Amino acid sequence: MKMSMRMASLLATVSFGVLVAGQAWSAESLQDVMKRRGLTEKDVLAASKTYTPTGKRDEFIAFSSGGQSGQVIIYGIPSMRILKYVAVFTPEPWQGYGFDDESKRVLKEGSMVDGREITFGDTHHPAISETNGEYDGQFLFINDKNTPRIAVIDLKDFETKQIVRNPILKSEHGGTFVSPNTDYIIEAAQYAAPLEDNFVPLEQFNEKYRGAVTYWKFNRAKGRVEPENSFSIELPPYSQDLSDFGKGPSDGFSFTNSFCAERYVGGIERGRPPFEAGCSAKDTDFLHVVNWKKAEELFKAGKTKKINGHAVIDMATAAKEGVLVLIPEPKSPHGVDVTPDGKQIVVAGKLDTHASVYSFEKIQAAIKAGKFSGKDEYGIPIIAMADALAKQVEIGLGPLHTQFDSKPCVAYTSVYVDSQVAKWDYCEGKILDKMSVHYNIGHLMAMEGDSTKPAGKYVVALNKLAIDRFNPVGPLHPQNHQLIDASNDKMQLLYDMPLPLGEPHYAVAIAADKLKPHIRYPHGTDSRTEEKHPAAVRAGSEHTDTKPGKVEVFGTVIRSHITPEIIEVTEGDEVSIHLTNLERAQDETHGFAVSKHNVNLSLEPGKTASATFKANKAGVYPYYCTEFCSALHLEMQGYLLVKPANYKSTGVKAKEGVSYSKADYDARVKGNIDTQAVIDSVVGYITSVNFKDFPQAVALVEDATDQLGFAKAAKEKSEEFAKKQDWHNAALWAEQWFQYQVKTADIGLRAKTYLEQNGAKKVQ
Ligand code: K7E
Ligand code: CUA
Repeated sequence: MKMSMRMASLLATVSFGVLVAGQAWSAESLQDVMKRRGLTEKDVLAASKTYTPTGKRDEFIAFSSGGQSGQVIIYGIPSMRILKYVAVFTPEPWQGYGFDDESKRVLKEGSMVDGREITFGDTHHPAISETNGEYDGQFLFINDKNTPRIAVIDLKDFETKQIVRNPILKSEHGGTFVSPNTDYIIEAAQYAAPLEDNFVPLEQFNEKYRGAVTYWKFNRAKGRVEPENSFSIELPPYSQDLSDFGKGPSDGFSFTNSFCAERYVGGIERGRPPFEAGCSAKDTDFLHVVNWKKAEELFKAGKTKKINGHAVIDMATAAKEGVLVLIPEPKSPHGVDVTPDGKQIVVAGKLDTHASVYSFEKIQAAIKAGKFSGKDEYGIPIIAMADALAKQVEIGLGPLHTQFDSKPCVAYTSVYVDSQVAKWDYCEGKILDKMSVHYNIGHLMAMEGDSTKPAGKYVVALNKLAIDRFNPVGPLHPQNHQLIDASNDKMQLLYDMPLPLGEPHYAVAIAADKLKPHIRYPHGTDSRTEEKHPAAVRAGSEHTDTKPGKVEVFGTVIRSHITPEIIEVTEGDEVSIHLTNLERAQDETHGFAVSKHNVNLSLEPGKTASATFKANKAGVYPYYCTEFCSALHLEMQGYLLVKPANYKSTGVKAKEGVSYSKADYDARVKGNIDTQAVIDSVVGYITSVNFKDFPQAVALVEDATDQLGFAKAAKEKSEEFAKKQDWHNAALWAEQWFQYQVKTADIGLRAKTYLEQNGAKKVQ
């Protein structure tokens, strides 16, 4: 019969799949496989350190910058499996980011610049929120070097909640880094420019171009940056680079280094040597040491000037009040990294073979004693390098960035030109081990390696080039993240992972068990504001409001239909469609796309999202769910009918494709009764074991119970029509009843398989 799809055969298919998987072990031995694939014992050992069997999870979660994609990449360690790209500064359709009204609002906070829409971002440094200097797993921040701005990502749902644009910088780099309790997030300039938004000729570079460092105030309870409580310190035009916050004894201070303290202005076309020559001519640049607690006091006392509405402490005030001092650092430095105990600051220079270790105690002593070697041209006191330096350690050619191990005094530094990772002791000042990585390492990442409590175990080398490492995919190559086992004295290279989404500069990794994200949203949540969405509705209260020129739809989605299924509007109307996902089940996301209207929503369980667009052209536009959510996913569809403005109905009556008889109805009902017997047997199994001890199974049972409730409602509707002898509608509702049974059985079987595989026991 036309509507039938036998439950028994469906069940047979499902359980057959499980059986085959269970028997998939071949007779090949490990030696056979090693021979066949040309693997050495060392390879197999490395593989056993990264291989993560199906169903098992990673120990650490890495958040990597997504470079020019403007996004964040998340992967697991040691498996190196990519888990998600989080949309931040650029539209990303899968997450509906930049396609639903709610996320467009967030994106627009940072993308509209002087009437231009910026759809590109250059992310560099992600930072995880900290409590007492330890990663707490609540928030992630990331900066955009190109259009200076930072973003707040809430790790409850891994969504971008806020973007704040820097009001004075035209270019930045030294962000984001957080203070030990995440009360401030740092964002430091890169290429100097006038802090106001006006034109100033390059000839006035020294006098009018400036750098700055911004301290963004973070309100943890609200999970938002507060621009009105944030301030900046004006800096000389020294091309500020990376930054780090002090901790422990150095808490209250921050450190920002620089390159091109020469303040050279290029101009190849004017016959001058290029920037690269003029910017590296001198032997030293400047480490900026900022007493930000003091700066905060000045800000609160109103000792600031306003530039573009933003509070700025000028250089003269900063120098006079002891907020800012400079220390020479060799030569074109890049990374500045504070040791876990907060006592020392490691600076590595691209054109110097050393890592320079500065002592915070010495710096403090010099400041207290007023022992300065002089002032720079802008009146900022300079501490002589010798008065601040603890030691210099020969690392290799082009040391860049430093991270720390769980073992005291152990650091890892990336060495760009040598393409090596150096493991060294910053207390004793000696090299412990060196390992070659592929070309050319930029940042490296140790587990929680920039916190007060590094977790050790692994280091990842973030290599700029892949060259010949992977199968070629054209002239544009991915980057290569190399996983290193750092648990022993000698480092061991374990795995190469291609990262194909822009250039990841920096990454941070946190112990996976510190992350506790939501599985679902409370019903009707606007995920971007984290509040109840004003347009959320429950099942049965879906409706459409029509006003002249505007149609507003308040609908729902659930396996496997969209309510409403037909939306009629008139050409020229503004259409707003608000949809709430009624699902409670884990991972039952529905999408919503409308033909030719650039609409795609991602509706995770409980979420409400909206699409607003102009129906500017009469026509027929199918809409559908874009996530393969169930067996009837393709049927999760509907029509947007855009009528011409002057359209008159022709009064044509619809003719059904097929009409159903009493015999059809009876056959469907009989099938449903058989199906119910199958469901009952699955339910019988589940309730015969200790399923309540398995939260996963309990969630599935809840979902199955929901579906069974829907089946009951559809059954009642079919019986009502049968009573009226409307066999056509009775048969159709009987079919809907069956569809809910299929969903129930699908979920019930998932629960049964889960319980069987996880050792559920019979209960009496
Ligand atoms: Cu070294 Cu932007 Cu931190 Cu690139 S940065 S490598
Ligand atoms: Cu919902 Cu496919």
